[in-house]
Amino acid sequence: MRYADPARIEALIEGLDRFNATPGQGTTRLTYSPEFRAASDWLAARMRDAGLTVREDAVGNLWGRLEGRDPALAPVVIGSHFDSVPHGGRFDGPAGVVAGIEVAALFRQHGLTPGRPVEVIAMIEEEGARFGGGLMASRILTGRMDAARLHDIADGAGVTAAEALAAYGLDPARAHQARLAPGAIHVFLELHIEQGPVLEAHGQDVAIVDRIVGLAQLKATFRGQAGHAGTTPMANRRDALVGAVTALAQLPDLARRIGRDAVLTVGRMEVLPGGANVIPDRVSFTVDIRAPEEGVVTDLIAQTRAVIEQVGGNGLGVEIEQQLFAAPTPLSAPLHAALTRHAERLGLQGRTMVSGAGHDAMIFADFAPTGLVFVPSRDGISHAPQEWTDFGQLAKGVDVLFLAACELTGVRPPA
Ligand code: HGY
Ligand code: MN
Ligand code: MN
Repeated sequence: MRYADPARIEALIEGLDRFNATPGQGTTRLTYSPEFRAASDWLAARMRDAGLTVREDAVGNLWGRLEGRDPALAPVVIGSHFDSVPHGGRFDGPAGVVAGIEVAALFRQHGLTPGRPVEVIAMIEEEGARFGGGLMASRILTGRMDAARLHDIADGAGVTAAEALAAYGLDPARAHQARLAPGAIHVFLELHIEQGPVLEAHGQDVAIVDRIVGLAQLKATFRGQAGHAGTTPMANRRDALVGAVTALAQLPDLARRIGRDAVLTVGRMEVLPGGANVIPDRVSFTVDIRAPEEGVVTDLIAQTRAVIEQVGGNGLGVEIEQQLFAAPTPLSAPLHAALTRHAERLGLQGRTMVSGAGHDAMIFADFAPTGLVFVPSRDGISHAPQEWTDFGQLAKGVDVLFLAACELTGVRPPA
């Protein structure tokens, strides 16, 4: 039996991808940007088309509500994020938002009224591509990030998240109202692309995630002395870039040596003032650290700090900011069992998987029972323009969420 409509899913994925700052060069949709606002308005209209009542919360998350027979019951929440990495793909995040809208459309199409409300959420700043850290919506919603911090974090141009929120049309003084009360969510379900090669390699349809690896993001800043490239003797230099690359070059080996599936990535570097004939005086770079075991993540953070501080000791100033830490997160075992059962009932080939990517699900998991379903990524590619998932494959993942939502809301699915 199949429920979700690949054509509807395709129209939503491709429609949303039009709101993009870098068309033809992957998808770039940064939180609170003009294309983000246009995308949000378009998503709100599509949610209403699916019969949902739409609201925007105090930090810009979009919520679409399908009322339940008992409106007082906590909702089943289904969704993901709609911000992107720079020059990323069109599925990372939107696949989960579209899955929620399609589940709602299926309830409407089959005339089903859920016993409890179903809410579809489209979230901001999961990637952290604009303000650093990431998982921002879910951390604010669950109280793991104080909304007041929006005044402390800024983008590359020095615009704080609070200033950007105000320019987006929302009042930073009310941002704290986005926080959810304990018990406000019955269950959180997220569909996401795998972003790796496993499902495709094994010819399988879905993965039901049981754990998400621990992750941390650091930002290291080296400070030296700007100077003239032509007149400053080599012995008189405090070159922040030389310091940064000396430290950076040692970091990947820390992960290789520690092993235990640890990974370490330096993904972004800023060199200031940025003149070809100027000795750099301020250089920063990010360090993304992940491992299945929390002790490995914390050891790798400590080793990274030690390397950076040791190099910084040679006459350079050094600052290290920890922008994000999330411990390895087990997801709800009962939900995992239910999602696995629904996949089997649909005749899908599936597996249990540990997620190497971080997801809002890892934050919601400490707030409400949480489930995460992966669908295959072509060639295992993600965070790149080549990111792709066939719409028929996406629809199979949506079917799993639809059956789970029916069960969780006391509805018999259509025969
Ligand atoms: O970085 C991650 O794992 C996710 O894509 N934000
Ligand atoms: Mn991502
Ligand atoms: Mn994602």
